[in-house]
Amino acid sequence: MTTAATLPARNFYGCMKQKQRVITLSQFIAEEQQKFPGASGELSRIFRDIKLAAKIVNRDVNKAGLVDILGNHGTTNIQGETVKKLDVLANEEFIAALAAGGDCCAVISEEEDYIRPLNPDAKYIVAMDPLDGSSNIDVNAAIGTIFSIYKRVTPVGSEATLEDCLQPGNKQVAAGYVIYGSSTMLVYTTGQGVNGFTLDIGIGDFCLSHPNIQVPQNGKIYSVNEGNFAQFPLPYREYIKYCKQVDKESHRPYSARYIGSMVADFHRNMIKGGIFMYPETESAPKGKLRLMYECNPMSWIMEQAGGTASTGTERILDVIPTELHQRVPVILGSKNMVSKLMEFLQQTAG
Ligand code: AHM
Ligand code: MG
Repeated sequence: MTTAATLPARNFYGCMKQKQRVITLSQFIAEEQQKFPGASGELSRIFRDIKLAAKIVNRDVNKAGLVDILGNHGTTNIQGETVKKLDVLANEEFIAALAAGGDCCAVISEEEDYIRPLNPDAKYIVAMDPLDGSSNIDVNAAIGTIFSIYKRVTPVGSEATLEDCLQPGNKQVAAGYVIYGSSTMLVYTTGQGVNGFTLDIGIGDFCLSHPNIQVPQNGKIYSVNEGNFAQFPLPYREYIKYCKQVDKESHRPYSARYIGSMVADFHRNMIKGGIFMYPETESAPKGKLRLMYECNPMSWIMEQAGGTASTGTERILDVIPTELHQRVPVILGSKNMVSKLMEFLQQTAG
């Protein structure tokens, strides 16, 4: 079947060119939706809302360095408005867009202690970290938004419940992230592979730039906060030593790359091949990262790109959540790198 993704572009005179024509996120989603004749369009509209909020947050992130001119957090700016922290602002923007869209019944957010109920007549739940890696804002390094979408399990027409919100990652219907980096990208999956769209500021839209992303099976990058090395369980320490050993055949030593912004570390490793780890430590016995809006969406994307996602003992997507803000240890990356780490973990367990 010919779709926008496969159609060769036409030039000014209507001749076919080899170059692909620009495909926007909305066009791409509309085409994906045609594959499901019964689809109601609600999910596409949630993407429209997320896209809008992402563009607003992108604008705010780009202004973050102007804080001295526009006012510090908590102070009053020149328009007499209170200047809010960027992560609080991002949370408000995403919730406002989803509330206005009307297709989301509840939001779980890193910034909210409880479920935020929205339209009781809608059937989708959104879990999100509106601004992940926020410690990087002040130093102008890449940050991101992570989101995950589920269908509620209780009937529409009443407020969404904890049962609707605490579903395992294998029930996600869509997951994605936005990276506010040297360019801004939105990457997502609905279980049909992973596609990446770059924001073209000129036209104000996300355009397909990374179709069908596949993570290399073997990578040469390991990403972990090595400052915590002494607190990691023994198998992780052994694996990290393995990453540093010299061995030509397996292209070791690997490169250490860790910026402390999950979206940025994940995105780099997915494109180049690598492994990202946030294990349990003495001070964070369940790890640091959150299951519902950090680990689940990134795990599904990683699996859809051909990689592996594990807690070290089980598939992340099969973890049954018990709390909205639950933490889990997380390993995400190239298949063969994760299996090697698993060998270390199993040896010690056995
Ligand atoms: P945040 O949601 O408060 O920004 O924290 C999550 C971030 C991740 O983006 C990143 O992978 C991790 O925390 C870094 O933590 P650490 O500084 O302990 O290495
Ligand atoms: Mg976070």
